[in-house]
Amino acid sequence: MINKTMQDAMNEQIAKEFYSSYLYLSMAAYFEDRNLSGFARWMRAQEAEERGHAMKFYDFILERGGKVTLKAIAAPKTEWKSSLEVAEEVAAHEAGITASINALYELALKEKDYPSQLMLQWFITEQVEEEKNAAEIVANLKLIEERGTAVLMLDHRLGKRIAE
Ligand code: OFO
Repeated sequence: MINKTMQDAMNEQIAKEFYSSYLYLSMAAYFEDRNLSGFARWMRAQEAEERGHAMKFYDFILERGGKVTLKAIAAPKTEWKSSLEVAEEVAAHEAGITASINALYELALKEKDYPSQLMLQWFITEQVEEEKNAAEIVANLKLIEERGTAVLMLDHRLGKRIAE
């Protein structure tokens, strides 16, 4: 059975993952509004993955006889100055999520909670991918400096993403 300390920390993480989903959905709407449907599709795929992350914690707590307690989710912002600003915010947000996953892992070590350690390893690997994806888009956008044709090419590429 999961202990209360670990359960409470994972319940906090569920809210963070749902906030990520909410934030990315807001970013998807921003891109749709700018007629960048590829960027929007990328954000929607990212959003779907975040809901999947939240549900992994949700199911894990239940499987181990714990209690799921859903928290309030704050409203995300709705306006950005540029695509680059959005991408930089995704990168910063993912760095924050990595820090909270790492903190959960440290807690699992301290609590000698071996099943949680095993489960969190999936998230540690996932965060490497999340940070890499965001950093790549930031780098690409810096390279093309919002030049029309190049933005459309990137939009085309991002539009191919399928949620895992
Ligand atoms: Fe759930 O990894 Fe992004 O936030």
